[in-house]
Amino acid sequence: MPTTQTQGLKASLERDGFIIVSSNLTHAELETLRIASHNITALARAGKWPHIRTLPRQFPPWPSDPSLGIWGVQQLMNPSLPDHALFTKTYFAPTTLATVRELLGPDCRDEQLVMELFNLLVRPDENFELRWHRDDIPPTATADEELARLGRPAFHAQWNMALYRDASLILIPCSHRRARSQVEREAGPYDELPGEIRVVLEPGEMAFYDNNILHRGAYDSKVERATLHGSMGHVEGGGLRARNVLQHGREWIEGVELGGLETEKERERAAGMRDRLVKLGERVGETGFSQDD
Ligand SMILES: O=C(O)CCC(=O)C(=O)O
Repeated sequence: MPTTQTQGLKASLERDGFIIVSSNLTHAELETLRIASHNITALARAGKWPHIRTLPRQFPPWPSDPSLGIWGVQQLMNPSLPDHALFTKTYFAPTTLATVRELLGPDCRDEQLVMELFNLLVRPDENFELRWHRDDIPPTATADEELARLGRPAFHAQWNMALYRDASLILIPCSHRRARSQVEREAGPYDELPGEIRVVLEPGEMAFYDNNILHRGAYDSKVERATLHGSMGHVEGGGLRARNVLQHGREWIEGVELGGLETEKERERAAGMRDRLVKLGERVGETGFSQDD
């Protein structure tokens, strides 16, 4: 059962590596987001939006040619994208911010939050799977290297918000707290692994998960998918988060428009978050990419 309470979420996420919560979106809001997602996906499939996740690549950088098919649309808050204002408002929704602050807590304040990524994951035109991976630890890492990275705070919260029922994410609960077992190291990229589960989200539900949990995706071309894929950081993450975020492109960040947010307080908070990401980009310079494809 998803919960609407934020209390205790951090402990659950730390224990299991993922949690499921309600986004509190109304049916009307969900429908509006579905229509906007449908429109930008059509644009992306037609080659009219270059920031896309293309088959068969798993990790950035992705070519902007959609002819082999796409599995995601990037940069939803880019002011050049239709409906960017709707996606920006959704990203900065007070419910999401409250959950993120709780997960980054115990005393996380608005001034410590950093805007990160907001993308859309969609049904590919042919079945497609992602290999087992941790987002920011390469498969070549030794057990000691894995443990060293896993032992540090995450400094961010990452989520999937499903607009349609979504069972594409497969993960191994608790694997964010340990190095890979021998079986996991020796397994094929798409093998069924002991303890794996599918995370099933009903429309409007969100899964927050540790992006260094062992996970993969399996996408059925016949099942509609429109899942908003976002993350927010903590300012102390600094350079540790920079590559993960900035490898997805940075030209759009400064232009993110906040006029559609409801209150002055929300706009100020969001502007601070956006500006902290701009500053991070200026400070770290070129980051390269987290993974080879
Ligand atoms: O499709 C998903 O939900 C998972 C995506 C994923 O694993 C990734 O972007 O690294």
